[in-house]
Amino acid sequence: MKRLLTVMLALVLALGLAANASAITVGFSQIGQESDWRTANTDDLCSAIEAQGWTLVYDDANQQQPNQIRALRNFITQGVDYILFTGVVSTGWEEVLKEVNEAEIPLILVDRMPDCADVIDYACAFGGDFVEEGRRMARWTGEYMKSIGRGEEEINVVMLEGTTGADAAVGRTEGILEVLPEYENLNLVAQQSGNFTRAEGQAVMESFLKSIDKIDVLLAQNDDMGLGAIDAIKAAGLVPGEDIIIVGCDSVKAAFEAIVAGEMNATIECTPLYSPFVIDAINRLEAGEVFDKTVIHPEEGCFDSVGGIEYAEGKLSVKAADVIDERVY
Ligand code: GZL
Repeated sequence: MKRLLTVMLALVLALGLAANASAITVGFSQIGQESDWRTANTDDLCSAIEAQGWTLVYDDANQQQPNQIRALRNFITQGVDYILFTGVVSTGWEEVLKEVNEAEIPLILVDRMPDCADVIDYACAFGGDFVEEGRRMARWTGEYMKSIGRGEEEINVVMLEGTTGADAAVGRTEGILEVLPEYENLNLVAQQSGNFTRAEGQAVMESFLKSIDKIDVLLAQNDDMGLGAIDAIKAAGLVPGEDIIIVGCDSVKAAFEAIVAGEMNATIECTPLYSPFVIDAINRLEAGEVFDKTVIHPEEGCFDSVGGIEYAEGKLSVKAADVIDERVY
């Protein structure tokens, strides 16, 4: 009899936990599908949330702010238990995020930070150090050009910036402009947004190639724009990776493939794999824990065509060909 009671109690507990798990509903307002990084970020978070047995309400905003605002209001109406949010741009969120606060739905900020973060309530935030990523792009470039004997040559640099008004773009530009002047031979001759997409990166690079006589280096604030630029460079009869050195950011698989093929030269890592932080945060919030609000994920590496280039103090690049098979996104 006692054994039967024990089994029944364990069954009730298990059903209760399962019910609680499935009872958690997470609303996720995602920017869009603009890049391989974004796709990896979406797949990682959505699969991890569903693997917990939680209910996911996912919205893809197609890089349009009004769509995100609408999604957030829908999450409030649906009464989700948690909201995951990364904004396509930094401004214009205060009103709707205060509505989230008024609805007392815990807000978890991932990736890009809204500029109203200091006047709204959020449970925690997880993202990258965009300024440092920009510094690393510039430093790798200066050190690499020196390593191939072009440290004294006047080098014309063009830059493809990310989405206008996104802190990922603003931060990377800040970091690049901070470090470039340390290399007197690197001259930034043009910069324009490619909106973090291949198509727009290709189009802007086409315009650069038409209007600028000599381009030696392209700094692309994400790999996708750099990959799009490769097509433009080829169409102009030039050799990507040789006539024009291409430096990206994100370290997505397609960039590794381009580097191994000799068509791209380096990429700065910026992980899209946020699920360990987000799942841990929700479980701790469920348990009533309070913990560090903002976590900047550790900046990782730099992968390039040669290895051994100092892209940050005391940090050397790794040859992409040596690790491409280990990459998961
Ligand atoms: C970076 C992220 C950026 C990526 C792009 O954390 O916000 O947005 O670098 C993506 O690929 O579009």
